[in-house]
Amino acid sequence: MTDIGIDKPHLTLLGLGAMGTALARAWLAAGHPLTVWNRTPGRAEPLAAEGAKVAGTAAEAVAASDLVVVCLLDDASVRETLDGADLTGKNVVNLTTGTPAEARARAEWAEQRGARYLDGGIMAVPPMIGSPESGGFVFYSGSQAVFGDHQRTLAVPAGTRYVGEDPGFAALHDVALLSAMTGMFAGVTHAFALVRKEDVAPGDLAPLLAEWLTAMTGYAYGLAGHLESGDYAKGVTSNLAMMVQGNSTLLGTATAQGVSAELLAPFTTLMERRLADGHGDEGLAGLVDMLTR
Ligand code: FVH
Repeated sequence: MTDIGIDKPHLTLLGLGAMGTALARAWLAAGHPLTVWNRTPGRAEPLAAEGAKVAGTAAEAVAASDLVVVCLLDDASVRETLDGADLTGKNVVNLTTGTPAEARARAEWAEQRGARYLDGGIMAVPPMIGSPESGGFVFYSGSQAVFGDHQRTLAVPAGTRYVGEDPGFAALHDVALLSAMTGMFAGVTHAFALVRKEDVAPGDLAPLLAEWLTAMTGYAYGLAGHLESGDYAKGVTSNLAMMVQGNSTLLGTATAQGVSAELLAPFTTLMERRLADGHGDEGLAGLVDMLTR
């Protein structure tokens, strides 16, 4: 069954951790009839008071709806939870974070049991769920038919981005963005360490960091352009030779401030290797190749 032409389709949600509970509240607030199940039953009680139907077992919960959303700790818990359920004819949407390989294997596993499978990667934290203005969204990949049939329901908790039929692609995109975020967190951590013992209030540095990092995000487009054209020096305004020279200022200042350079060092070392190979006129695209090989 699709959600086209149905006002508020019924759905099932397995998993009522921090994220599952936020998802449940968003669907309940939007008026969707919702059946929930959680391994620890007490976590379902507040949602029952808010209108959710609580199933006694995962198999009962799966039987209650055509659309079954899963948001559990990890892939192993998904397998354990769905193992005893009849998935024939079900549309399984798995929002549990995992690797691309896990998503591909879980898709095959679900399809062998008669289900259609859509994988999801949530780019939001629980408070962002149900708040469109927060900018949170979910990557989806796998069955395009499931995505098309249920897009309106799936769009209730957060924005939707379908990234392809390969069930591993949602996880791949999820991990790519989270990896970029990790690099940003490392940079911000180092920046606060640099000023830690000085007369600079963290609260004063924070808006400056946010403004600067926001201004730099366009760099992703330039890097993509170089990777797609194969000409890594085209239109470069800040080349590798200049950046490596600048790195000595970053590293020297860290030493002078008594701050470990352990977060910066791996990246600066990679840049130095690329420069030593004679690519000083390029931007950073060559580092992507170095990492990939
Ligand atoms: N919370 C976040 O900020 C992030 C945002 C991005 C996406 N992640 C992923 O979402 C999945 C669920 O995360 P969560 O925040 O809900 O996680 P927890 O609060 O720790 O709840 C875990 C639920 O999983 C159940 N569970 C664990 N092991 C099993 C098992 N073997 N069998 C059945 N259920 C299991 C657990 O049940 P219980 O402990 O209450 O009985 C919770 O319902 C996750 O992939 C994040 O990476 C969240």
